[in-house]
Amino acid sequence: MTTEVCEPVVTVALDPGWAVAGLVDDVRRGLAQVPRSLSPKWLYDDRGSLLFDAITRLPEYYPTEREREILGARAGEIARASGATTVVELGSGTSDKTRTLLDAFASTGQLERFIPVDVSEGILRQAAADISREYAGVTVHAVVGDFTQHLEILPAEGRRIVVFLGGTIGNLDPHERAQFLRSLSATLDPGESVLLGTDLVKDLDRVVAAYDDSQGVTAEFVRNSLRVVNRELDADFDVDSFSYVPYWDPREERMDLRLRTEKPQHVCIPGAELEIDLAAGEEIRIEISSKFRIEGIRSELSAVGLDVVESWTDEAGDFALTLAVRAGVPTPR
Ligand code: AVJ
Repeated sequence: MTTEVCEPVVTVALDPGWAVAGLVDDVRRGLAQVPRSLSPKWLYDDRGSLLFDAITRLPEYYPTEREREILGARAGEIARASGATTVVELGSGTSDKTRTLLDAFASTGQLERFIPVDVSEGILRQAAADISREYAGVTVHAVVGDFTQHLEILPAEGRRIVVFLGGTIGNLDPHERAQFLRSLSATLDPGESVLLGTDLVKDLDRVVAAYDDSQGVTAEFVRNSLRVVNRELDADFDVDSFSYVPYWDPREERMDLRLRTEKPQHVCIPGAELEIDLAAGEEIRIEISSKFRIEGIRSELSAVGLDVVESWTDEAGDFALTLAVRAGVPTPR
């Protein structure tokens, strides 16, 4: 038995009850008005996280494999170009793909610290413990938090690279995205960097198929958000009477994932002190998944002082990883 393995430090940025309070706010803001919506944050309870994992293994869902391909080919370059000693991962989940990146940073001997950030405390604790065991000598400091709200509490040790993979930034609308990128840039010191994964605009049929799989896993994943509301807020959505309607929004170049009730429903949501009437055919938007163009990514990043070092795509040109560095003169720490 070795005694050298350090337990990971876990900082809980969210106060207990945060999840329910946040859900109540979102439900009041999103479900009480027409058009109705719910934040995709609530898709990831334990069951939702498992369903998402299953999505990443579906034949139709290409982003995960494509991003893994780019990471496999470019991790070394990314490690060298960033010169980072600290890897911060936003929305890390199981930190599965991150291992490819951590391996590259570890093999150059530059990796000192790994800071995974996620709202799902259980999954985060597990990932932090696993990684701390697998990477001897690397300090793991997990932060339970919401990347849209807790950027400023991120530990500022070493020279950081903040990685945000999977195309999750596509969940934000353009306004939210600009706000997020601005605060991300503001928390970084000049010379620190960002690695951003984005799904790219491509043949429509393939995009739609990725969100409308033949096994119905995605439909169940999206429906699960209402089960979360039922459980957490004691609501009575008749979840099974909702059909899943994914559609492509050509103007915004994004998938728009909705649930449609096939019958009228009166829904009580006691935990939010809310009752709503849904007409037959009424829809609730659960998630958007924006698709990007390389030029657009570059200009959104440079608009907030993040200069693109390079964008890499997979062989097929389906997905992009972009490395950008915070502009300005680095200050020694
Ligand atoms: C985790 C946000 C990147 O948008 O592709 C997959 C979520 N939703 N299938 C995506 C998702 C339905 C996924 N992200």
